[in-house]
Amino acid sequence: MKFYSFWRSLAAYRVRIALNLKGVTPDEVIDVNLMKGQQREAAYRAVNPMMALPALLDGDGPILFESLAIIEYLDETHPKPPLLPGDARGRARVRGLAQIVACDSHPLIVPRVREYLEHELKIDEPTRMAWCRHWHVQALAALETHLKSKETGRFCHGDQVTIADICLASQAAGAKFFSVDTAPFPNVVRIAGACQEIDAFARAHPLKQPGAPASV
Ligand SMILES: N[C@@H](CCC(=O)N[C@@H](CS)C(=O)NCC(=O)O)C(=O)O
Repeated sequence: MKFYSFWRSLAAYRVRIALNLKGVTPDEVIDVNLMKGQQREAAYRAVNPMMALPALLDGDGPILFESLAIIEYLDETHPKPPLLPGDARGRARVRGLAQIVACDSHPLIVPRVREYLEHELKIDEPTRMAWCRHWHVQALAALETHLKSKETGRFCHGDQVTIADICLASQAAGAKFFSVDTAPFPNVVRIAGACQEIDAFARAHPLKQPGAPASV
């Protein structure tokens, strides 16, 4: 198994958590340095034409891409512990929470978007940061509202870790990277804290990866 990753990638962080929860250790972790633009080099473009991390090669392939698709693949191939609830409504809620992060919010603040704002639209650094913080806050506010429902427990959906918690952990790490104030979102903060008490989450944290700085 080959895992294409980078310490700072929040999407790779999501997959790292799932790998840890499932007790799966890739044979090789291939670093694709997003800060040097290596995701756009021919070698990686051949792996993932979207030029985004993560990607996972399991055996002969084909290559797996998009964090949520990879996590569901891992959940299907390694069913214990399950990362989705047993009922259809629960699964829909968990997938919905996960998609707020992975599909609605995170894609707006990734390097390709920030670099387009900078180089093509000539938007200055403070305005780019305001853009990133805006989309973070939108997602945090939506998550916080959903998490007030009775389906929420110790984690996003009851007391078992699900894909929603994996995504929430990545949103919380991203909020720190972009200095977003999370105080208005106490349920998000509480669940992010509960996640970090689990070794599989803590070990996967971006700042614990090779090459990461002590803080950002
Ligand atoms: N929706 C994708 C997001 C993938 C993505 O955009 N990853 C970022 C790092 S977190 C990336 O590699 N970006 C490269 C770029 O924007 O140039 C997923 O969840 O896997």
